[in-house]
Amino acid sequence: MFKKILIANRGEIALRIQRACKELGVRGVIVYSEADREAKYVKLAEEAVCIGPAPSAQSYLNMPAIISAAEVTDSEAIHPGYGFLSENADFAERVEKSGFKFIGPTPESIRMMGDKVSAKQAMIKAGVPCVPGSEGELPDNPTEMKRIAKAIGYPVIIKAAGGGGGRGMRVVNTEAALINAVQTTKAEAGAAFGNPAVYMEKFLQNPRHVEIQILADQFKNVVYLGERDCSMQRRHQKVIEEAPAPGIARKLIEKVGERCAAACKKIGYRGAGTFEFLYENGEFYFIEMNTRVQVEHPVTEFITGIDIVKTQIQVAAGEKLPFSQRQITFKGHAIECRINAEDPFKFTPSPGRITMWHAAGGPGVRVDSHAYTNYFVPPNYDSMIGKLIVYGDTREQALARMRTALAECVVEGIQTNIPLHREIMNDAKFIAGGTNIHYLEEWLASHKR
Ligand code: MV4
Repeated sequence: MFKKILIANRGEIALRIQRACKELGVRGVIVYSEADREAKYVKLAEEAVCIGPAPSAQSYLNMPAIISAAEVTDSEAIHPGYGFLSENADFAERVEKSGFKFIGPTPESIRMMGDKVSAKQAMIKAGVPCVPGSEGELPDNPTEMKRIAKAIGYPVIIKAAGGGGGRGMRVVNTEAALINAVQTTKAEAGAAFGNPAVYMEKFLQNPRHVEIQILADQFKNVVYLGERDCSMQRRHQKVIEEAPAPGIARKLIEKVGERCAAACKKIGYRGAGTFEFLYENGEFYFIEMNTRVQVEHPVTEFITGIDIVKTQIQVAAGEKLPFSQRQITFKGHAIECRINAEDPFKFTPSPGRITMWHAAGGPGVRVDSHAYTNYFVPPNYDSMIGKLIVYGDTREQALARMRTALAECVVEGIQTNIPLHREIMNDAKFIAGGTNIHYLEEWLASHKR
């Protein structure tokens, strides 16, 4: 095992990684920007290094500063968390070339999944079910484009190879609109991602977003940790996640999970990974793979009892996965509410000083947050300041515990989205389970204030 790890992130995930380090007997080095200097998780760290001024481009995205921090602290490995440099193949490469372990997949795997065309081609080849579409990059020839779209059937969606997470896509309803839409998407993709390549898929109208967590070691042992339903989102930002996904047969999850694990084995994937699927009419369709630990990993930790972050570090250190698929069981139900510093109904950011922070507690309640009374939420970063996660033997019990936990939470001095969560936990359709990716935005439109 490593003696020392550099934690190249901030906020709740930096604290989460620090906690995993403590359990493993590893020294965790926190890096921080000038905006995060006063935060408690920085002050209480065994070791902390300033990597630059508040703007991310000069600190948490500053590769030389982070690698230098690893050098001066004698760290052996770098954990990138999520966001920032976590899915940057060039960063992973520079980390390894500088003599450190990157706690994540190889640069080749990150690069393959970062290009959505090569990711999809790999998954088709490995037998993972995908959305019907152009198998590979869309050819430039208008006649060919029309032929492919006709074969798929309208509506279709044009997506940038360099996009992902909702960036660089356009829905096309008719042949008359096709050529123009492709040209525009290609131009935007070239400007935004430096890669004009696009691909085409059948546009699914009312899917759910269901993803599968996997863990792999360097010896081709791969397990799947079941699914998460992340359909409750607004503008491609997840708001509530849960595991398992309501109403999906365990047998189907096992079938898709096994395909994901087999695909990882085939491409020599190591570390944690998430296969994103659209789920519609009882079928799974792969869309993208994420090569990092995700914000919503705690719901999977609750229903499997597995520490995903700890396991990431173990496999990066060259250890074998400490469990086999047979030893993994799924029990109970977990729900996560993301706590954002924002207006709960207008969604404008609300940074500033938290004058009162009281977190929830009790059986089956987990709060992953770096916030506290007198914490100053800097205006420079993402608005998420923590996550409230609950576990129950059943979904009903988890919902009841979430209602109680949300009632116990007190945050003063800034606005948060806790009032929104309180309302959703009492919404009949959400309580029934299985709402699709459009539900939250429709709910917000009909509950205007
Ligand atoms: C789709 C789709 C419908 N059909 N692909 C958006 C984010 C990116 N990861 C993929 N996205 C979508 N791809 C096909 N073929 C609908 C979306 C989509 C979506 C997906 C997941 C979660 C929220 C979403 C919100 C709008 C659109």
